[in-house]
Amino acid sequence: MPRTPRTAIRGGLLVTATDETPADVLIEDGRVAALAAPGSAYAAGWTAERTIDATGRYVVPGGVDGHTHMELPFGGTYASDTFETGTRAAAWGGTTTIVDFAVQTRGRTLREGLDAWHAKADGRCAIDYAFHMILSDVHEGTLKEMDLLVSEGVTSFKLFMAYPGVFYSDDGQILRAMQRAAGNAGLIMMHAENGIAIDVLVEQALAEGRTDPRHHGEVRRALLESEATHRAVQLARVADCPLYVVHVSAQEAVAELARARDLGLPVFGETCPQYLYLSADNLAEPDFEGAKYVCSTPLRPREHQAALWRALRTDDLQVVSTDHCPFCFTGQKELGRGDFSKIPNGLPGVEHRMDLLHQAVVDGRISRRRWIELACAAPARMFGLYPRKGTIAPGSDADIVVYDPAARQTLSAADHHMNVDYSAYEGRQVTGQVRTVLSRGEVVLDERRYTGRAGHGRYLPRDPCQYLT
Ligand code: DUC
Ligand code: ZN
Ligand code: ZN
Repeated sequence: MPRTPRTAIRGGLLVTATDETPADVLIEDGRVAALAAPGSAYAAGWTAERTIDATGRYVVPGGVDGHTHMELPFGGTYASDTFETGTRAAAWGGTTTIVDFAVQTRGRTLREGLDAWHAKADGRCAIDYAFHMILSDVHEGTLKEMDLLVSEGVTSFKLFMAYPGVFYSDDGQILRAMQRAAGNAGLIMMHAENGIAIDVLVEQALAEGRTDPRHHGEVRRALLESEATHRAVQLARVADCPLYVVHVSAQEAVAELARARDLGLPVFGETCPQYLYLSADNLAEPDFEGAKYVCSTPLRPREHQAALWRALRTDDLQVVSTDHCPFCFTGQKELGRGDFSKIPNGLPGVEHRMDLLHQAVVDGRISRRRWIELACAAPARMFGLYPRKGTIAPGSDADIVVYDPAARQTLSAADHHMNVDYSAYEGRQVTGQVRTVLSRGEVVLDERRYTGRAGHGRYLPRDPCQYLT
């Protein structure tokens, strides 16, 4: 393995989840070796082979996106980003770690699913990566395999209360998986929507000729998200196991999480930029354009956004990840023309999370430290990667972003790097831009020139959730 040059990043404002301070950073052998006050005798004495000037910029930890779906098979097609294209786009956007979801196919073992995801990712990633495991077929064999996976560093398992016949688990299966996780330190992640009820409403909508993309949002009622969230919390209480609810979008679901947390329960939640910035209005765009915004949980009426922002401030939601699951408009989203239930579910976003959350700093919604907490430190802790990832401290991996807080940019498919033919944020102006990115001390983006390579990224076995110890 070639060694990375001893590197100093000088003159920037170091921002972590806990501190903001002008600091120089010394990097050695891919790790943070030292921090020092700029201009101090100590920092002046560093003998660096390479110096990065961060004057006027923030120096922040590389982003940790705890929820991506590269190459996910869905609705007869595949998410359009491979591990190669998706991790390259992530690097462009200042994300240096992803945790993707390996899938257990029905009738197959967890091991087979995990091996398949390793085969897709191995040697192709530009940044470091880890896996959660999706359980699609919970039975005695699956439960035993969960123990093994936790011991190997796959310490979180996603269950679906939605998608009957595909990923769906019934309450008995969920309870058994939760009981197992309670005993093996696994974290249960929940897609909380009542899929059985949703399927009734889908059938009724289609029978009545309500086939446009906006009906995807209408049948996936907020109440069916909050009901499932409530049920998941109660099942986790019965099993005495921690719970992490993914892609929370409805204010009623936020209320369920807040209530659980007020009781002191180990219940956590994430939301995603699409729920913070987009809405059911996008799903209603004419000429089938709404299909670009079909994902589950769905985009909600704009009124829900205030509850999500509030929960991010009050820590009722702890993490912002992307649920990056891109499908091209042409040839993929189009599968659902005339039948919204056939539109593959998912939005592209892995490239824009750091910028969209920084915009929230600019808008005064969150502090700079909260930006880093939500995008870097909390997901690293939640998924057992801290302090190797998610912060800048001596001993941490040198996954570092030099960020220009004043640059203006317009998000567009014309110049994004995700392998998808549209942008969910087309034309949106944001303030702030990733300039330079290091992954384990290697420069992968150099003043917006890509210098990374497929195969640099390493697989990361993870510790159990660090919010519980
Ligand atoms: N939701 C999506 O939008 N896509 C993939 C799976 C999911 O739960
Ligand atoms: Zn989901
Ligand atoms: Zn997902």
